[in-house]
Amino acid sequence: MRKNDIGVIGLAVMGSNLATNIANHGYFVSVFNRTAQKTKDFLKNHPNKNIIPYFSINDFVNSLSSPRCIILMVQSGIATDNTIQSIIPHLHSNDIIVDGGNSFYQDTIQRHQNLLKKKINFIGMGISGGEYGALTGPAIMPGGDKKIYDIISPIFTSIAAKYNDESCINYIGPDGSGHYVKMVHNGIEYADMQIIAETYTILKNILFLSNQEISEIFNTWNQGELKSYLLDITKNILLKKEGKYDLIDLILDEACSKGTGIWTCQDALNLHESLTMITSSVFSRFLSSLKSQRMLASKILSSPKIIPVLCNQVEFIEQLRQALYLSKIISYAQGFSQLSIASKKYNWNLKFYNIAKIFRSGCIIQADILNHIVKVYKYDNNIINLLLSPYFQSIANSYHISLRSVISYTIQQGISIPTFSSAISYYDGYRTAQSSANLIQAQRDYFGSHTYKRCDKSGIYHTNWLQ
Ligand code: NBP
Repeated sequence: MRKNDIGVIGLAVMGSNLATNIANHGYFVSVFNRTAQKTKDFLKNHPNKNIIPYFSINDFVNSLSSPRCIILMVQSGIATDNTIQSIIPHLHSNDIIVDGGNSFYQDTIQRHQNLLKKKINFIGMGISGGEYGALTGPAIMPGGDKKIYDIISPIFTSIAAKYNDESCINYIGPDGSGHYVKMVHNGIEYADMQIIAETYTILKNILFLSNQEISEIFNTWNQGELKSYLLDITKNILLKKEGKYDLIDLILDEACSKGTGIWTCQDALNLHESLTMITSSVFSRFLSSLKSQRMLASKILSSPKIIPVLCNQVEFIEQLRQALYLSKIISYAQGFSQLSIASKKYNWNLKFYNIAKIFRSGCIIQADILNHIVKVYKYDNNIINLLLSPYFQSIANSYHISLRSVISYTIQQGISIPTFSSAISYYDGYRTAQSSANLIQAQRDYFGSHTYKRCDKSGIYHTNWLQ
């Protein structure tokens, strides 16, 4: 009897679309879902001769050719652990479990170790692109044992998104590295979304432009260096109608999140990494959820009067475009810096050239800026910060005045732009040769005898500040 090439467990949006994508590439795919009705509904609505449903784990596992490769597309956390536990008794040594969900990388490291003891191989695979990407070609970030990745890579290489005919998949590194890269990808996504939202609020609340006019501006910007998937979908969102209304005006201003942004920030704290823009984007979502408090405060706490734009409107819009691009650069610089620190800490030996190439298509942060990042890392995998590379340096040197103008003007109008603000603070902090941290050191030594270092001589010092 024929055995199928690969199995997918979990038939919500991601799993069902991924299974269809694999089947559309000529592979035979076994599928299983905890709730049987979902499996039946999926195949009724999307019949595909290459997808074969199973209603018991035993039948599902036995339908696969050896070594069996099973992709989990279930909720991260306990659901993933439960699913792994349910299939282990049916697996043979050298079978391969691929976790395609958004698992926390530390969980992936742990699962990898636990399964290794049972001689079962494990690949933690970040998959980006949402349901559409899963169906038509996602960006894929696999982490685990390279030899195991090589066994399964033909299937995943064929279904991945393509950029200039190159598949947006590359082996990332050992154990949790694939999920780590996906986590930071999601963090960058948070910051990208937030700076676009802040740009929208400036155009709406300072220039009083309509959604259609803002969409047209985004459309124009999307033809140049700001070109990105997120700007592209935003211009479409702004044009969506519901009856006589623009749908965007009917959507509640409270942003939710599923946790990967928070993980990225928590890990930045652990690594002592100044991930200010992503952190600020996560905090902005938290603040957005305080709708009733914000409604109350808006009536009690005063705001400045809106004054007309100081320069002409066309000039201001160009400043805003430059501010958005430089902020985006700073956000990617922070994200890649975190990847670099994590790579050293966990001995992953990440190749940033390969990672930037994966991000160029299929994923949510796909953008033209990634071509420049690819070029930087092609020649130097060890560059300590993207802002120091010639291309990004020259953009920063010519655009920072616009970022400052937009931020100072917007803050004077009483409009909250936390992520833009954190971009310029990071930029200025990073390029400051002499900071105020000498005073912090003195304060720490004063109240806690924490000691300090000096610039005029080496060694560790303590002063009795009260004498
Ligand atoms: P969900 O994250 O909503 O998960 C739903 C699936 O998990 C269903 O198949 C469900 O089975 C299964 N499941 C749950 Br919930 N608890 C389970 C348990 N205890 N045991 C076994 N199965 C269980 O689906 P999704 O949005 O398709 O995402 C799948 C994975 O891909 C997630 O890890 C997600 O974070 C990740 N991801 C999602 C996106 C996206 O855009 N949605 C993008 C990239 C990655 P049931 O039908 O029986 O309830």
